[in-house]
Amino acid sequence: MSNLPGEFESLLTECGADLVSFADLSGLVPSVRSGLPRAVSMAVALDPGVVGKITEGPTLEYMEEYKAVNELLGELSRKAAEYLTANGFKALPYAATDEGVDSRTHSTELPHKTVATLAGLGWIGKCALLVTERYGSAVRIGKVLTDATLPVAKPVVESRCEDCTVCVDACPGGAANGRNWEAGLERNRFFDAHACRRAARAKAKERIGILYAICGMCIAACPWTRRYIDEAGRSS
Ligand code: B12
Repeated sequence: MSNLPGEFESLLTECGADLVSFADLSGLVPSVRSGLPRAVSMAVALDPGVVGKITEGPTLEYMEEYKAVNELLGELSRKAAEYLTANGFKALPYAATDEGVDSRTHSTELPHKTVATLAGLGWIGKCALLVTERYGSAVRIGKVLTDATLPVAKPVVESRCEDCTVCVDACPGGAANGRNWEAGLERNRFFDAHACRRAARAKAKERIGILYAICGMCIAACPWTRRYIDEAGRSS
């Protein structure tokens, strides 16, 4: 049992996870976490070459990357849940997107980002994305709820965006009002998800001729993402 966290983390990174960490969910109401006290939070980084080309809007390459990473996250969640169950614990895997979404409010009961900040993976930027130190916001994330005794990380409770407004200025929908996030600040106080979705649909139609809310301009603009792209370019 004592070997579980290390072995488990290695399994997930070998299967393609770029960041893995564990969160204490006990501060959240039991109904949103299916009564389970902890979670595994995972992130898969987007291809820096693909993200570097979406500064003006989405591309077909980005759409393909988006789908592939969603599939990988689904697979990682299933593998994580299988492993935990085989070790005698409860485990509840989630899909990367579109699961349990209330289409009127564009929200889920327990967003992946909540679990990610509780797992210490990063903070929430001004465009409501999880920003990680290593990959900026160029990550997609997933979660598995569990009762396994995993070593939980220290939650991130405040933003490191300071006075940067690059993503705010880049958003074609004007969705963000520039306010910095801190744990407990509701999305609607600083980010208009309806404006984001409308603009993303319009961009996707204009650039790649599809009816889907995919944009990513805030991801590509973020200086933390730019640093990831630049570093990847230098080492290739
Ligand atoms: C509905 C949804 C949308 C909606 C609404 C977006 C939104 N920000 O809520 C629309 C259609 C607009 C959308 C658009 C996009 N989406 Co989307 N979407 C989702 C989905 C399915 C649910 C999000 C949700 O529940 N929102 C409700 C609000 C309240 O929560 P939230 O904004 O997600 O996060 C808040 C809480 O986590 C809270 N919080 C954070 N820490 C803590 C800690 C505590 C203790 C508490 C109480 C709260 C708290 O602060 C956050 C900010 O307000 C998630 C997948 C998932 N199941 O989580 C993907 C997800 C958020 N989307 C994602 C992405 C990438 C996008 C797009 C870039 C798509 C694209 N490729 O073009 C755009 C732009 C998004 C943007 N700038 O926010 C990624 C984000 C990855 C990242 N780095 O953050 C996710 C996580 C999918 C994934 N598997 O990776 N999306």
